[in-house]
Amino acid sequence: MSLDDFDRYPLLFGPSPVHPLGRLSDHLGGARIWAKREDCNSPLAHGGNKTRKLEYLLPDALASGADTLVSIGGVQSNHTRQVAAVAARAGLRAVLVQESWVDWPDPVNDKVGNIQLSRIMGADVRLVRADFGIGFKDSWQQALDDVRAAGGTPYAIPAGASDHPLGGLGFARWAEEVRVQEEELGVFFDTIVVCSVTGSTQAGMIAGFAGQDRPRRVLGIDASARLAATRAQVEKIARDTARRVGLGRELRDDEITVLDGWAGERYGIPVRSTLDAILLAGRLEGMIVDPVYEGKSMAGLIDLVGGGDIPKDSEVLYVHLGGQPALNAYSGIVP
Ligand code: 5PA
Repeated sequence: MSLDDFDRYPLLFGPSPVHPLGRLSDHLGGARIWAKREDCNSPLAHGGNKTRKLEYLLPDALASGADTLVSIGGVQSNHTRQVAAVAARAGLRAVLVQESWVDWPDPVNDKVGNIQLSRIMGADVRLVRADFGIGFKDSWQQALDDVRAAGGTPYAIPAGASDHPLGGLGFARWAEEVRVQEEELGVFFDTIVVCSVTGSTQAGMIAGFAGQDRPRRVLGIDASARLAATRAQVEKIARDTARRVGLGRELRDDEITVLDGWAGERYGIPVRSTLDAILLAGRLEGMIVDPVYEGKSMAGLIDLVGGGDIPKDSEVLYVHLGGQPALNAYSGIVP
């Protein structure tokens, strides 16, 4: 088995752009920092990392005869917004369970940003009171049952499209995309910095890179404030994806790195370092990062480069996974 044996439904523009972050690199005094932009990877509702994962889930959904994609996330989930877009594109319905994972006081939190976009795209959006959790949820089961009771055929997509047999494939393919872009650019990214929550983004990368000749570090920055759970999920999906794409060996423990220190106390709540990172990326590069995910991984990058954990002669690829629409729901954070 290899990655080419899996059906893929194209949802992206093509390879996502890679460009240098020169002013940020200069500001931090070393390491050459580049960005790969999953936040502008697709014509579908701003795209993002889930759109890339869904390229592999959608053919499975269509083959199963489903007419409705059912998924789950927080009120400002980027994932559910991308499921709504993919459903629209494929002519399917979407039922989205939006749980109150984040207690954020912005008065329009459940009206603007991602949830507004999902409503525009015709998704059946259901607001449910429940705490953060990436595991199995009653509310999701209820939504699946409701679709069946109404005579529909649901296709279940877990939080972040992660805990799913095909969830890691999108970013395993991404690893090959990076290799080709490196050849074109004449550069080798020895260090990758990526945000991790439900895990299949980083897991797919690890599985994909493990099949390449030259080793590199894939540093996951936890944004869930539950490091052990995130790491366990990344490990499980990475090992499973490696088997699925025929890696031919087990992954080593040292290939799986998830770091904490930038998530703050709670998922979805920005802290000082998040805000500083948002402002720095915006003011030096005109690059917008969000307060839930990318602001936290950017804060990690800034500290790891600034503190010397990432050496000055490194070529670093910061992976921008999207998420800007949520900024509208956090209007109060910008001074
Ligand atoms: C998300 C996830 P993983 O969940 O694959 O680890 O990716 C983390 C991540 N950046 C990083 C952005 C912009 C993301 O949206 N978002 C979730 C969502 O519901 O939107 C799955 C949690």
